Amino acid sequence: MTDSTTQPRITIGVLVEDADRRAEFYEATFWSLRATPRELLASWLYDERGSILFDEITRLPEYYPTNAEREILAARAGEIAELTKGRTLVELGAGTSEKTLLLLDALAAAGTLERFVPLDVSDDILRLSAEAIAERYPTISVHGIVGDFERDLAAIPPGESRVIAFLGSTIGNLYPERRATLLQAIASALAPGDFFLLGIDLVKDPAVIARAYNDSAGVTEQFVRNALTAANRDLGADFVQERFVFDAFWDPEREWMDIGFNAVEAHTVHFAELEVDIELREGERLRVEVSSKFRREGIEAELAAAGLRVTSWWTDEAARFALLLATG
Ligand code: AVJ
Repeated sequence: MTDSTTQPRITIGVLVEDADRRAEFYEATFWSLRATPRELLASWLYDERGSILFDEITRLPEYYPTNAEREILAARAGEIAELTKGRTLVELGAGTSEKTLLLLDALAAAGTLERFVPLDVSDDILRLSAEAIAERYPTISVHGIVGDFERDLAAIPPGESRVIAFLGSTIGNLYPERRATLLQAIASALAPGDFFLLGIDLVKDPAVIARAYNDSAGVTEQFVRNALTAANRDLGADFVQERFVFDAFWDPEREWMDIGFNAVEAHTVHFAELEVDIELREGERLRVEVSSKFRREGIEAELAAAGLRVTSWWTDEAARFALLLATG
């Protein structure tokens, strides 16, 4: 279903109805709360306040991934434009597409850019960024897709020389099995002449990584606590903030940040909307998200398993973050 907004150059495709999406999301939340360790899905982080807090995180001195990725894009966007000759830029989990402007600028300067296709679950953010980008690049068309990148890749319109970008190391929030599924879906979406552009945070000194999620201003803790607030509001839950200590730690085995809380005392949390009570033991973990870090050999092997071959690899000066191009 497609409805066009004021400008004819902008179209928005809405793939998932709100009610369907909510039912599925609540179901997944229910099962995650009963898993081991218990988990409140990371999607609970990104309501309106959460998105503002995440934006604040990207400007923290300790949170290096955003700056590192911007550094690579600023240095390499021209090269990326030259290598890909991209006519359509697709961005998965586009958000406000802020860093994407560097890519769009380079593709526009190279004279190949015809279309921008942002895909995001947030209808409002998508419409705003579609308008802004259509205004900034008067000759291109913008086709926004309101959807879920784990489910809706088939909605990416056909075309030649498409670049599918997945930035910000968002892929690190998926567990390995789901990552494999997503990479396979991306591989099957790619036609000859298309490229996949992936941004990933790299394994490095654990102290540096841990600090990025334990900032001195406490913004990350506020951000993660907001998931409890959101669940109280939307799920009729009765989380009491004081009964949880924030704990984000580096797991050296899995090579991911494990971000969440530990219960300070045994207690029960009630979820009216889910009709469930969760009994927490003293010290029990309530995970909210993981943030995996990558090694070149590891991600290349994961991509290869999905049928994708890395053709370019760039890092920032300090080798904290990598951007790679792959083809099918
Ligand atoms: C936006 C998912 C990449 O994992 O670094 C930042 C989210 N969580 N601080 C990340 C996040 C806590 C972020 N991603």
